[in-house]
Amino acid sequence: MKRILVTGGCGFIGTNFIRLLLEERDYEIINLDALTYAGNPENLAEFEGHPRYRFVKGRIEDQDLVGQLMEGVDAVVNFAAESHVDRSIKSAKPFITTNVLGTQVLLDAFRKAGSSGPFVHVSTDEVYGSLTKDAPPFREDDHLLPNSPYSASKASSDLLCRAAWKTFGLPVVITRCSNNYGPYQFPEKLIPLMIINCLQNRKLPIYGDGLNIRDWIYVKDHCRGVLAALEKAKPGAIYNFGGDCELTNLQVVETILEILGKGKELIEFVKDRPGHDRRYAMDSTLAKRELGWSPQEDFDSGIRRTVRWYLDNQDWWQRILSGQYRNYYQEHYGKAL
Ligand code: NAD
Ligand code: TDX
Repeated sequence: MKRILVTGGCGFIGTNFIRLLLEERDYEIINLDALTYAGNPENLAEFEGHPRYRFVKGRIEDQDLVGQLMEGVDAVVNFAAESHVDRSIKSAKPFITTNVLGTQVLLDAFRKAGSSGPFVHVSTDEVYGSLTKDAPPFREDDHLLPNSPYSASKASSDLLCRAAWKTFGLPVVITRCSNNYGPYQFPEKLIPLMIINCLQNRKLPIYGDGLNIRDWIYVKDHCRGVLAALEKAKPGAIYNFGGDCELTNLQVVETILEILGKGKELIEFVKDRPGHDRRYAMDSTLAKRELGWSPQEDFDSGIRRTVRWYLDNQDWWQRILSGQYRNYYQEHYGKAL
């Protein structure tokens, strides 16, 4: 049985990944998570006491803690990050601390422990920058041209992983994925924010003209990609995962309105995000060929499944809204929820 250190497992994608691992594999899992505003211990509370699962509260940049945890670990999957672009525009420092410094601390500890690997670093399409309307989707060998402090910090961590592979021969694998949606996503991101506002008959703030394009992927498909990378990837490889589903933000929001039977008058066009990337799209040919991976969920069923989850789990997001998120929303949009 393999022992895997998963970081950031109490966040959106980490939660879905650990659930998948516990259901479908017999790995022993250590989940290291700092429980920032985005980390919710409730997400995995039902697994407390599970013989193959252990939660440790702590930060990935804590060298002593990470050094101790790494002993006896075979592989690492690094989800831990500050993940929200808008927050990085307000304050970049936590992004550098966690995403850049934290990744290096993990790499150093992984090397010192002599773990067999792999070290899977979970990254994003945003490191490639923005595509023009007719440009082909991003490929793994495209230049890194990040535009936000968030994406610049992720690109930096990708380069540190590459350096660890080139310099020390560490078995590092980098995965880059497009926009995820699904259960347990913190309601600062577009889809859960819009579902929750819609359910409460609140305005749906769309940045700029709403024609920015994202390539949407259901979170379980991303998790299956990360699992395939963990089990099958060649050391040093980089894999793109995309949903083959390019939609404008306006199309996404209109779909949510339609599912919930609400009118378009809820839409409110607001000031654009500074440096707002116009379009992301991923070419996942390599992952399809080398990992035998492909996205399974189409957007029509995935978004309905997601809306259903937020309808069935109102307690989950109500507890978030009554806490820190309320303050953040007020600060960010200049008005109370
Ligand atoms: P999230 O913000 O929901 O979760 C991040 C988790 O990391 C939280 O549980 C948080 O407590 C934890 N964390 C933050 N700083 C930490 C630290 N210093 N030490 C330990 N834990 C810390 O993020 P997410 O959407 O689940 O994203 C997970 C990863 O996937 C990130 O690396 C992100 O860049 C990447 N990614 C996300 C998307 C997306 O659409 N959400 C797409 C592509 C890639
Ligand atoms: O209120 C909003 N209104 C709006 O128009 C919010 C929160 C977002 N948007 C727009 C901005 C983007 O064009 O919707 C799009 C999606 O925004 P986010 O949900 O903030 O995601 P994005 O900035 O695309 O980044 C996401 O995908 C890549 C994740 O947050 C990153 O962690 C991941 O790397």
